[in-house]
Amino acid sequence: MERTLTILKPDCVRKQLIGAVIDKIERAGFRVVAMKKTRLTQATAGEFYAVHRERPFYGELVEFMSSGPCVPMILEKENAVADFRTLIGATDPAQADEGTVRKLYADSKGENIVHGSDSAENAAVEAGFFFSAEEVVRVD
Ligand code: RTP
Ligand code: MG
Repeated sequence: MERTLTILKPDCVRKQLIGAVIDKIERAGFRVVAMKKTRLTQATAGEFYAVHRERPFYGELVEFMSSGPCVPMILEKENAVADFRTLIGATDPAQADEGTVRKLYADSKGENIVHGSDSAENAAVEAGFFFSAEEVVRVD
């Protein structure tokens, strides 16, 4: 079993799509291991996406990710990292495959509904960013 870290981004929460997106995630075979609603500050959003610090969209990304509540989750499934990125589709919804979360719900490349870890190693680091050990114990 592999784990990935997702964030239902502030646009997802504002558009009242939390349930719709979690429905897609569960139907695709992912187990929700941990979940919370929280709000990133500019500092924590900047830290989470620090890898993009030099990119032209970094300021906009930090602004957006701290603009309202979000819902981080740890998900578990075989091949979770790659399968989740397939489920959500390309970064830019205009480039995303039909039926993917971003194609269905995202407005733009910047405001694209969900985050998905890009490797199992980063998933573990990102999970630690949001969740303590007690919060990731599966009880089902
Ligand atoms: P994520 O990390 O959020 O799962 O998205 P990703 O791997 O598909 O894309 P990445 O290249 O890691 O970019 C991180 C997030 O930055 C915003 N972005 N905006 N305006 C732009 O050109 C642009 N490019 C990226 C998006 O919110 C993207 O998900
Ligand atoms: Mg990424």
